[in-house]
Amino acid sequence: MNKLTGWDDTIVALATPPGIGAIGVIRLSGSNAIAIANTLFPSRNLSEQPSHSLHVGFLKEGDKVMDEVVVSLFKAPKSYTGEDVIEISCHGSPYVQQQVIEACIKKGARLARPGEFTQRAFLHGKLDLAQAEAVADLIASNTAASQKAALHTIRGGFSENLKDLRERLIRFSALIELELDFSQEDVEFADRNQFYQLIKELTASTNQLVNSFKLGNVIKNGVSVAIIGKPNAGKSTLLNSLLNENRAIVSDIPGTTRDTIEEVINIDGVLFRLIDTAGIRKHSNDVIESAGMERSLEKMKQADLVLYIFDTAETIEEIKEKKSEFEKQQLTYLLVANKIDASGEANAKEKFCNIEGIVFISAKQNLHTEVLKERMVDKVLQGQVQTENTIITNARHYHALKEVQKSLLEIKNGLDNKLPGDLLSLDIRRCLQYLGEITGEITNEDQLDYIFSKFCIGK
Ligand SMILES: Nc1nc2c(ncn2[C@@H]2O[C@H](COP(=O)(O)OP(=O)(O)OP(=O)(O)O)[C@@H](O)[C@H]2O)c(=O)[nH]1
Ligand SMILES: [Mg+2]
Repeated sequence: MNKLTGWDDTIVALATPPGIGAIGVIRLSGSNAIAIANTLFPSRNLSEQPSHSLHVGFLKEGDKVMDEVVVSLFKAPKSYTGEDVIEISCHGSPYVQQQVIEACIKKGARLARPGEFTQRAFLHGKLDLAQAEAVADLIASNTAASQKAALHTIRGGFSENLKDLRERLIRFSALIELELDFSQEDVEFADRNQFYQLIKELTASTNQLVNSFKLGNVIKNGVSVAIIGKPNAGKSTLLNSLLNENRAIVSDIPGTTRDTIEEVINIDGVLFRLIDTAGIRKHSNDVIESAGMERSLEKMKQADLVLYIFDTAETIEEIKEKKSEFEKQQLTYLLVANKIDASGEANAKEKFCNIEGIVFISAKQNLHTEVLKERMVDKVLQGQVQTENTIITNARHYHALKEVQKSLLEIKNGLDNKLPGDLLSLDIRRCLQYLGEITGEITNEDQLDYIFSKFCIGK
């Protein structure tokens, strides 16, 4: 663990965003952090102060006063990194901040690499790898759902799941390894029936985690929603109504929207990327309109959710046909009947009563668009974010869990084929290896550097 280059250095970085602000926080971490701060902060001897204390005073380089600051003191091991940490809150001038950082470097600190504070926290056992990665996710979170998923992992929810899986497997693996020591005597310490049961349970838990990734992706990256329909169905009107602004041009001329228009909204803590598209009709002689239609179909295929919007004057057969087309393509979709103000709500509902799940709205009059929003959220979340289950949002974790799944299957096949203990134990070790990679119990330096390099500097 100690092989990390520059491990003993004291590091410094701006922890707040660069640029002018009310305050800027400069963070120092490492065995010389307090000594370095002491040379710049003559008002008090910080090494004699208790941990978790705040000190106001002037920051000086020789006789030159740089700023009046607040120094926060965290002594090892009770700090974010597990090392001595000093946070200097200075005034939010980039010039002042630069001066302070340079002064720290002159006194022996070095500039931190991206994510190095969190990397040190990991190396000191303050966080495991999954938790550390969730710190980056929390910083990047822009909705309630992504915040919640990241916090769940930071607080150890996911790590607990993994620890449980690992420990149960390790216990069993120990028994199998013991059998190997007594291989002459042909004994079985590890009850194969119990082992079957264990593998079954571990597989179920792993499957649950793997399956949550689809939702995790939605939470992390938002949901792309293609608004699809015939020309004049009211797609652009719906976009404007959902956004509450006149974003797209609306007209009674079919083929108004030529190119796709994308806008983002937050509904109930989930980010939706709405894509208004060119209306789709069977034939068009207009080259630009045809190109627009191509694009619409492309967007429809890529979207996480398709809103198919139609005029209530459409025939029932046509909508049924669309519905089966979407189902055949395995799209996630909602059928939206528009212009109920023109046809009358009751008439429209009566007309389409044989087709399930239609949302009836008037985009122009903003009628029932709230219901549509609710249905959009339900459709993608299916109630899952409200539960306290772990949701995988990180692709690295997902791929490792897929490997866990695979090796669990191999263990099961091994049991089915009455494989000898030594071969079983190879599969078990591989499974443990992948589980350990997620939390960082098993890892290599290059991988760690890669993971943390994606963080911002100062975190
Ligand atoms: N009565 C009524 N008219 C609507 C409603 N929604 C849209 N319209 C009208 O329908 C016409 C077409 O609306 P758009 O929003 O431009 O339709 P579009 O689907 O974007 O059409 P293209 O871009 O041409 O594919 C406009 O005249 C709208 O005012 C509605 O809920 N009720
Ligand atoms: Mg339009």
